[in-house]
This record gives sequence, structure tokens and C-alpha cells, in this order.
Amino acid sequence: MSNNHIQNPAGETEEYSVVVIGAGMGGIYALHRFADLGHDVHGFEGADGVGGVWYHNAYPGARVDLESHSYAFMFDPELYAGWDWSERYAAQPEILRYLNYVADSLGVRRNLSLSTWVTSADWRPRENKYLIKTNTGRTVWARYLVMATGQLSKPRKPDFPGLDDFEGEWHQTSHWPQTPVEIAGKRVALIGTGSSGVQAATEIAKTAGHLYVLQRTPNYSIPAHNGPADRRKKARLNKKVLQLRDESYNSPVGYVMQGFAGKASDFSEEQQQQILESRWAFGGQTLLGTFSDQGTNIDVNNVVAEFVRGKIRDMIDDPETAEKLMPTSYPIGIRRLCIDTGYYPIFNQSNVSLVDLRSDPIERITETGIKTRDNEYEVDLIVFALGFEAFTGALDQANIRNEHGQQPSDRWKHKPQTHLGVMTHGFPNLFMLTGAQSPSVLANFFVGNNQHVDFVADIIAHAEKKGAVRIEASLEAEREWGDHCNEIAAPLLRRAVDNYMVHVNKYDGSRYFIPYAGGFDKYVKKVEDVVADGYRGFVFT
Ligand code: N01
Repeated sequence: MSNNHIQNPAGETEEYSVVVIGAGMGGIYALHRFADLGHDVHGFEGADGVGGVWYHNAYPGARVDLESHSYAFMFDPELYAGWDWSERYAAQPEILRYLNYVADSLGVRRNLSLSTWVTSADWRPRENKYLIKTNTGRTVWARYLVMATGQLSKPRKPDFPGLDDFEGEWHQTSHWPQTPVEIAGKRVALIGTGSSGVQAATEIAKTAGHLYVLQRTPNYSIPAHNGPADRRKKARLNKKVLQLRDESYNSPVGYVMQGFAGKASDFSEEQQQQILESRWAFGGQTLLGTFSDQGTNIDVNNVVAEFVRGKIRDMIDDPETAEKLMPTSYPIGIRRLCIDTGYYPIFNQSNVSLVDLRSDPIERITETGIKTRDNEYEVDLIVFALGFEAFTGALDQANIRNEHGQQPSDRWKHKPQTHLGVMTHGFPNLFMLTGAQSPSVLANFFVGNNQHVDFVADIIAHAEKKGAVRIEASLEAEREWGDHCNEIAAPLLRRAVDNYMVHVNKYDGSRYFIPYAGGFDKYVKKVEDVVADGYRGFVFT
């Protein structure tokens, strides 16, 4: 198969075996893997560079919350050894450089069109292909369509009344300009205190004239204890990276970290506090996995939550501000834990104020700033850190239609419906990477994308071996997988609290936890079983 279709003259139709949408980490690996397997593959990316979320989330303070040596591709020892990280938790510019290094090393750019948005992808049953159109006027046929568009990539737009009247500058963390934004000395308002808001606030507070942090729901944030990368450790890992990859596949989060200490009841109260102290001192996500029953037993969860609230109390000088920063309305680990580099102490600085939107909600944006019910904040810059239209947002953006004119999310109005997270019934030859009902946002995305792309490539290879032109998930398999996902999520405290990982059926109020909660390791085994059973649940015709 040839790889020569780089640019088509206007009006000429291109044809590929595989089209990949998105050139973040999933897209980069997919382009490499399918080319390696001899497919005529081509990628489309809307941005003018590779990197996906790590391209767009260029806000000050953006940083990974898993240790850098594991936040990388591990399938190729030479590729892994060819990059050294400077920090224990790498910052966005370094991760973006790394992804460019990977794209260059794997030679994926020759099969990639940047600055090109897919505007529609229609399944044509007669041809058994997708007909894809782009904003640059290209028309492309693809036998297989791989959505590497990410789960947290379509920003939730700020829809505050009056935004158009604002005479200052405003930006979204998730779509930060690629050119520097002047912050020093400016009056800044930041709205949203999830992972993005917490990171951005910490960095902006360093130079802003004044920073107002507008918080609706306080989050639990844990120190990363960032520092220089451990080069000796990296050198050791270079020699056994394939083993590291296997260990990551065998871990519940696709990332080797300290396991549970045990059930909380295995320890005295004093021991519990000592264990929590040592996890806090180590930093990062390990606190989330302290006791094996903290995700299901509210009393145990409260021991961990109260420990973190105590830390917040200790770090903040003003008791009233400390109270406002303490999450009390939901258990810890239910929404994604924030990992920070000095977040809470910024509220002791004279140039930082916390605005509690629960007691004083935003009314509108004015020409000069933000009007809340009781106050007005005059600012030069507004930073929106409002999160994403998670899971379906980016899929919808590509405007994929099956032969009945449906979009994938039309099938998910009541609940997510997929087979193993990679396919949804009624959409032949359409594959999703790290999507709903796969470990997705609960696992290391490098490992998740590696596993998913390999799995999709295997499904396609199986179809081609059989001479099939159409691959589809069966309804029965989808139901079975959905039931399994729900059964696993049923005892979890996290299903009960609204956040982007929970789908609430607006027709009957039923709740579905969107990612597969059984653990990355168990998911891999499930996939292996399905493969060993002749790709059970996938229909090849
Ligand atoms: O988004 P979020 P995020 N008025 O949805 C608030 C990953 N990530 O971009 O909680 C006022 O968590 C909203 O308030 P509330 C990571 O997986 C990773 O921060 O709805 N506020 C909340 O505070 C993460 O989980 C890293 O009450 C409004 C915030 O906006 C995921 O991305 C770094 C509002 C949104 O928080 C998403 O994180 C960054 C309104 N109208 C992100 N609407 C790493 O460290 C929303 N909010 C790797």
C-alpha cells in the first residue's frame, strides 16, 4: 500500500485505508502503528501543531499529574531512552516538545495534515466506507475511521451574560494562545478551580497585580512535591522499559505507584494518620490509593478527607478563607484529585483574594470586570478554567453520521453504550480511543492509547484476514459490557456525585459512571478474553 496521498488538488478525492482524527498522543501513536502495519493511513488535526490537549492547554502552570518517566510511550526502548525529562512532573512546554520529538522520531508527519478540521464523516453503506470532508475543501474516503480526539478536548464555553461587553482580555485555559499572555502587574480574575484552575492560579499569583480566584466548588488538592527528575532512575528504566510497560498494563491505573496500605480497619487511628502523612509527604496521586475501602466506605473516606481538610487549615492564615477552601460537600477522590505546586499558600499572599461563588454568585460580566450579586471586581484579564464537554464533545465536533443520520452521542442520550469502549453499535468501522466505558480518564493516557490503538489494529487485521469489509459491535455485546460497567461502578461513592465522569439520564434520573471503573489491568484481561474468543461481540461481514 502506498503512502503518497499528502495533498490533493482541489476537487480530487483521496482514499485511505485508515483515517485518524486528532494528533495528540493517541493520534501520533495510531499514525505510527497503522503505517507500520502497512496501512495507507492519514491523519487530520485542526491545530497547526501536534500535541492535542498538550498543544491547546498552554496556560501558565500546566503540568502533568503523573510522574514524567511514566507519562511517556514505552513500546520502543530507543524512543524511550532518547528523551530525558527535566522535572519529576513535567510542565506543558516540555510535554509538547516531547510529543514533537515522538512525532519526528516515528516519522508520522508525512501522513498528517495539520490545520485541517474534519467537518463531517458519513458512513456510506454501499461503499462500506466513510466519506470525510474537511474545512480545507478536501474529500476523503476511509475504510476505517479512528477517533483520537481525546475525552477532555472540547472546552466548555464561557456563557456568562455580558462577556461580549468586556473591554479587557479573556482566555480559556483549554485554548490558551500560543503567543505569550502578559500577566505581570495585571488585575486578573480566574473562574473555575478544577485541575486547570488550581494550576493556573498558582502560577498567575506569582506576578499578577491582583488575582481573584472565583470558586464555585472547592476541590481537594494534594502537593505534587515537584523537583528535578531523577536521572539515575530514568537511566535504570531505559534498560527495562518494556518491563515498565508490562507493569503499567498490570496496574489498575496504567501507572506503577504505591498500592493500598490495606483496609483502614487494619490500622489504629494513629497508624492511619502516619500512613496518610507519609503519602502526603510523597505527594501526587498516591493519597487516593491509601486505603482499599476509601472509595466505597464513606466513614473511611472521611478519615482521608478530614486529613486533607486539616492540611488546608494548617496552610491558610485566615480561618475564614481556609473554611471556604475546604471541600465538605462531597467525599475525596470522587472528582478528580488536583495535584498542585503551592496552591493553598497563594491565599496568604496580599495580591490574591478568594471569591466564594456559592455565597456570592456571578451575575454578569461588565465592560470592566465581573459583577457578582454583592460585589464588583475590576480586572484587566479574565481566565476561564471551566472544564470540558467531556467524552462526547470532541466526537460530536467531527459530525460523524451513520447511514440513518445519527451521531454516536444520539445513542448515548440515556446512557453510554459501547463494546469495550472502542465501538458503538450502528457505527461500522468507527473506532474510539480511550473513550466512554474504557479506563479512559482513570488511567495513564499514554498506556491507554497504546493499548487501545493496538487493540483496534488487531480487530482490523482480524477482519481483513477474514475478508470482511465491515466491523460492528453487536447490540448484545454492548448490553453485556454496559451491565458489567454498571455493576462494577455500583458500590462506588464517586458515582453519586455530579462531575464530568457521571452521566445523568435526564429522562429518568438514572446515573452512569462513564469510564470503566474496574481498573486498567482488569480491562486489559477482558480485552484479551474477547480476542481469545474470536473477537467476541464484534461482527465481521
Ligand atoms: O475542569 P473541571 P479542568 N461558574 O471540570 C467551574 C484534566 N486535567 O479543566 O465544580 C463558575 O475539573 C467548576 O465548578 P463546579 C483532569 O483529568 C489534568 O480543571 O462545577 N464556575 C470547576 O471548578 C481534570 O479532571 C491536568 O462547581 C464554573 C471548574 O470550572 C480534567 O482535565 C491539568 C462554571 C471546571 O473544572 C478537567 O479539569 C488540567 C460556572 N458557570 C486538567 N462552570 C493535569 O494535571 C464550570 N465552573 C494533568
